[in-house]
Amino acid sequence: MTAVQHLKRLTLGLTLLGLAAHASAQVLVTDAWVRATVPGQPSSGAFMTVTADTDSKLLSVASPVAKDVQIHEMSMKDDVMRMGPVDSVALPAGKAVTLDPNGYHVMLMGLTGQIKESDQVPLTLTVQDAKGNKQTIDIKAPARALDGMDHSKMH
Ligand SMILES: [Cu+2]
Repeated sequence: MTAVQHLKRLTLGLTLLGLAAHASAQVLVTDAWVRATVPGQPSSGAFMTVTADTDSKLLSVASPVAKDVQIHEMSMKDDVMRMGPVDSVALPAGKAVTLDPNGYHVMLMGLTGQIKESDQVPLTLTVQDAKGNKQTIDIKAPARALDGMDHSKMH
């Protein structure tokens, strides 16, 4: 069997599976927002609540407003706040997982321009379920100017 035939069979198989059992998880993204920036600021953060109806994980986030988008985790180690990129964020079935400035968060790095208050920032989330099915979810997150910790200075 050639590679093309194999691919066709695989595609057909997945299509039938999808019709039969709704193979992909239903993923709900709520309360998404992006921190507005000042001119010249190189990075910002995106925050949201993600709920998947089957055990899944958030693999990555992409956005046209940033050259590099990473998922970071904030943690305390030896009384020092640290953050660093993670491979994925677990989305246990039915559990609302919050990405906020104090835990997991999405870093928008290498911004292509200023993010102004009330801008709608496009974000594409890639989620994979326990069976390995990947899907992308497109959202638009409003930009908000909020006081408080200036996350960008921590990078
Ligand atoms: Cu970070």
